[in-house]
Amino acid sequence: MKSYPITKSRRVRSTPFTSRIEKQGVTAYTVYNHMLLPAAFGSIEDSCEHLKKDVQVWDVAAERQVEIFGEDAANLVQLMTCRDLSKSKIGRCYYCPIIDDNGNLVNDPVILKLAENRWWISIADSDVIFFAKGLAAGNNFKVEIFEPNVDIIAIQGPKSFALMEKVFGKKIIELKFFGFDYFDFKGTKHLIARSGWSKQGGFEIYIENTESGLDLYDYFFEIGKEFNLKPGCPNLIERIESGLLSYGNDFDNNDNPFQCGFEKYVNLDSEVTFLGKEKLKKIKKEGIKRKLMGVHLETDKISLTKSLKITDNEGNLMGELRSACYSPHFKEVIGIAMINEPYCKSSVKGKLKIDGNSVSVKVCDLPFI
Ligand code: THG
Repeated sequence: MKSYPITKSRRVRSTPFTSRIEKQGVTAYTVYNHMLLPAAFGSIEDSCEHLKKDVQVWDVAAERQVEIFGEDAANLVQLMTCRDLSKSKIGRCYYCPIIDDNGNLVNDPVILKLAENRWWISIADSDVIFFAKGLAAGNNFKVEIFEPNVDIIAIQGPKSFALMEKVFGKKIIELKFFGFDYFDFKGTKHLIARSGWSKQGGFEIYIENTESGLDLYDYFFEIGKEFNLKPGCPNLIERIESGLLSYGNDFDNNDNPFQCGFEKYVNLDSEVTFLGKEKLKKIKKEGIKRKLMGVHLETDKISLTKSLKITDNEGNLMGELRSACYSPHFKEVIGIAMINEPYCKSSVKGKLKIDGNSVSVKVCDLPFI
C-alpha cells in the first residue's frame, strides 16, 4: 500500500525525542493530542514478540498532562470523573473515565494525585483541557488549568524491571502497580510510575527537565544491550490481545462507561458529585443495549481505517468492528467490536465484508489473553 507522509508543523507537534526515534528507525506515526505518536518501528508482529520477551523504550509524549492546580483542584477533578476519588492518595495513579452531562465518555485518562491541590490528568486523544476550563469557569472554581511541560517515556516489557533497577537502584522495583515516586538520575529528580499501555509490565517516566530526559533516553540505549533493549511504541497487537481500550478507536463520546466495560470505575453509590451521575444511574437501571466485545475473524489480513458493520447470518445488524489486527498468537485476525443485544455473548457467530469478501466473525469476551 502506498503511504503518504504527514507534514509536520507547529500544530502537529514533535516531541523532544522525535529526532532520536527517527534515527532509530520509526516507520509510522499517528497523531494523538495534536502531537506525533510513533505507531511502528518496522513489523508490528516482530515488535509485539520483542515486547513480550525483552524491553522497549517508547516516546509517548503525546499522552499529554492537563494540570489542575489550586484550592478547588480536587473538586474539579472529581466533577469530571465517575470514579470516587474521595479516598485517593498522593503518590498514586487512578484510571478514571471522564464523563459528560449525558453520561457519555469524554476520555479515559490516568489521573495522578501530586498533592491535595495539584493533579495531572494524563489524557487519551481528546481536548480535556477545554472541558476542564469550561467546567471551572461555569462553577467559579479557584483553579489554574494548563498543559505543563511534561513528556512521558515508557519502559515496557518483562526486562524493564532489570533495566530500571540498573539505572535507578533497588528502590524502583518496590514501586507498586499504579504507584509513583521521584527517582534521581545524575542529580535530577524524575517522577516515575509503575504503569504503561501494555500488559507486559513496566514504568512511565514523566520528564519535566527535558535536557536530563534526553540524557536519560540516550543512557538507556548505552546500557540496554544486555537486556536486548529496542525502541518501540504502543503496539496494536499487544494492546488488542490485552484488551487495553483506545479512545477514538474502540469508543468515543457516543458511548457510555457501561457499554465499554468500565463499570468497576463507576461509583454511583458514593457521596461524591460528578457530571452525568443521574444520567448514569438511569442508564444502569434501564440496562445497556450494546457492549464492547472481542471478536475472532476467519482471515489473516486486515487494515482497518473505519468501523465495519457486522451482520448475523440473516443480514440483521449485529454491531460494528472498531479495531482489529492479525494476531500471531491466535493465528487469525482479532478485534474489538461494539456488539448489540442480543448478540453480546461469547461464541455468537456473524459475518462482515472485507474488500467485497465475506468473513466469518465469532464473538468472545475481553480480554483475549
Ligand atoms: N499512561 C499514561 N497516560 C495515558 C495512557 C497510559 N493516557 C492515554 C491512555 N494511556 C489512557 N488509557 C489507558 C488505558 C488503560 C490503562 C491506562 C491508560 C491501564 N489499565 C490497566 C488495566 O486495564 O489493566 C489498569 C487499570 C486499573 O487501575 O485497574 O493501565 O498508558 N500515563
